[in-house]
Amino acid sequence: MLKKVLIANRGEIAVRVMRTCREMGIGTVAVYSELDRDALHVRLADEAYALGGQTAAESYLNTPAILDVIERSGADGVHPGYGFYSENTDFARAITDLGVTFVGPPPEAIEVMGDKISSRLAVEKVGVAGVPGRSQTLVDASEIVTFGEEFGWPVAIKAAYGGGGRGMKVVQGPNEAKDALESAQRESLNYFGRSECYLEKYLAWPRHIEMQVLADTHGNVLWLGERDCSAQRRHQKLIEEAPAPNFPDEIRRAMGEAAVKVSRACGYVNAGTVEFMFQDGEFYFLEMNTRLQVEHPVTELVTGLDLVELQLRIASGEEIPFTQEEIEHRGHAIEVRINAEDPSGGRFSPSPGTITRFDQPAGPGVRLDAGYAQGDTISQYYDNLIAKLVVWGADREKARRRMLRAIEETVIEGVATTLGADTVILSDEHFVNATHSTNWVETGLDFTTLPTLGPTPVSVGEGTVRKDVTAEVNGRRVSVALWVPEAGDEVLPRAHSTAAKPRRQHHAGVVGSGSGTVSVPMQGTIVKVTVEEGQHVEAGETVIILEAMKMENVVNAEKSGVVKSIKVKAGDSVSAGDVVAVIE
Ligand code: MV4
Repeated sequence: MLKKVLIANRGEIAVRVMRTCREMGIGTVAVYSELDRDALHVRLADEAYALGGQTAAESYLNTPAILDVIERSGADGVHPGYGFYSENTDFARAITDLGVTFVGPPPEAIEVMGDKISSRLAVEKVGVAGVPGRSQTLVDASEIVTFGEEFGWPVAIKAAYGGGGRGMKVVQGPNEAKDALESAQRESLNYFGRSECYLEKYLAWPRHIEMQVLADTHGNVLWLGERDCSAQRRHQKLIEEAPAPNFPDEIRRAMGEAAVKVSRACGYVNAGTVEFMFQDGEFYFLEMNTRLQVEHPVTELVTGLDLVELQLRIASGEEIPFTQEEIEHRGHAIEVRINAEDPSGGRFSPSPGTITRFDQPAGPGVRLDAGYAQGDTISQYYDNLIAKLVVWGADREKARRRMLRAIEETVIEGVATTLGADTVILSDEHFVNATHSTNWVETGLDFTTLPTLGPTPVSVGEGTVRKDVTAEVNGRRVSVALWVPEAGDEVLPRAHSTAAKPRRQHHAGVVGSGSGTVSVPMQGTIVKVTVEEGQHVEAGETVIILEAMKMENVVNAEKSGVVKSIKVKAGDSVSAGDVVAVIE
């Protein structure tokens, strides 16, 4: 068994891995950037080493610095978590060359599955179907037209080296083909460094169902059950559950067996996930994630297994200690992601800042995997996942109600969170009846009634803001809304909550100036400038698309006028507050 594991990650997943290591008597080594010196994963580790740097590239992706820490700490294994190095074969090979164990699959398996065309070909060979399409690189827009005429519109253009859904473009008809291909290739090049794209028939109302697999070095490959991740927005999963609702047992078994075939086809070892789309009773291979996933806890809660423990045992050369038939599935689990994002108005804009208050939920069937505690700061430089709230219930409805209860108990102040949006999703009849699809959050849900936590304080008349306080009247505790003068720098609740209970969330975001200078709210990369110098824009019109905190964010004009100058172009890096355009 491994003796000392370096966790090459941060936040909730680093904490998650360390907890199991601790239970197994395995020593834990944390690494940290300058900004994470006092982070939770550092506080929980047996040993912690500075990597220097602030951005991920300067710290958690600084290979020489991490290799150096591996040697200095004497770690005999590295757990990559998800993101960062988890699917980086150069890193896996570099540590293996040092005689250190990579807690993950062989690099060859990552390579086969890392490229969507080669993975389609690999699974076709073992008789697992992808969405009808062409496993070849697109050269010309005319191929899209030919394909659409043969298979019907719409058609999906996908990035061969993509992931997480970026680079997919839906083409409704022949006249959109050329622009869509250009835009898919541009996005693909921006995000993945490669522009290759291919074609598939577009499914209009698919569910995203993924199958957990586990493979050891002794030739055993098992499926551990599915997770339904259909509740997502712009390829960011919001809520995941196990088992998938309205999902017949024989399809579950067929999907499990298909996932095992896919794993065997690429020589998989360790924990992995095979993603499928499911529509009209058929499932189609989408891609394989060659890592532990964010949503793995829902599988843990319904199977009673510890996936990190199994990863560590497999990496140590042990055989999986149970057979396929011995795996039991009990009850229902739901996970919601708590991100530092402001979902008001359906915008989901990143909301970095310090968590000034964090009351954690507890009680029957509740698990919270958090990467932060009260007083910790969510940096604009990293993923903004604060925590995952996971519940178990005897059936889906019990789990759903338990989740709503647990969300009510959770109080986070100082940053905006997605909890309000999670409540909207969990309460909607499409989720309740499980008739939702991957398109549903974006097309069928209304987040405009969520409290505005964004740039503009809710004003009733000049300089007045709402403040929610609790008071005692005749010995009874009541919530009261006060309309008070806006205080200078003092942090006042800006939440204008229509709910009976105030949301109690403060926001530490950037306050819009209403001026003609357009500045970016956070550090990131310009994806696109959507206006030209000399052009007239309306207040609220999009000027720039900014990639920040793993999301595309729109930066809008605050006033109407003519664009006098544009100071950036696609690909430029910008810092928080940088002026990117001037409107007069
Ligand atoms: C599709 C699709 C419909 N038809 N392919 C998005 C993520 C990417 N890896 C694959 N994705 C999709 N591929 C065809 N031919 C719809 C999606 C899709 C989706 C898939 C899984 C989970 C969430 C999704 C959200 C929107 C679209």
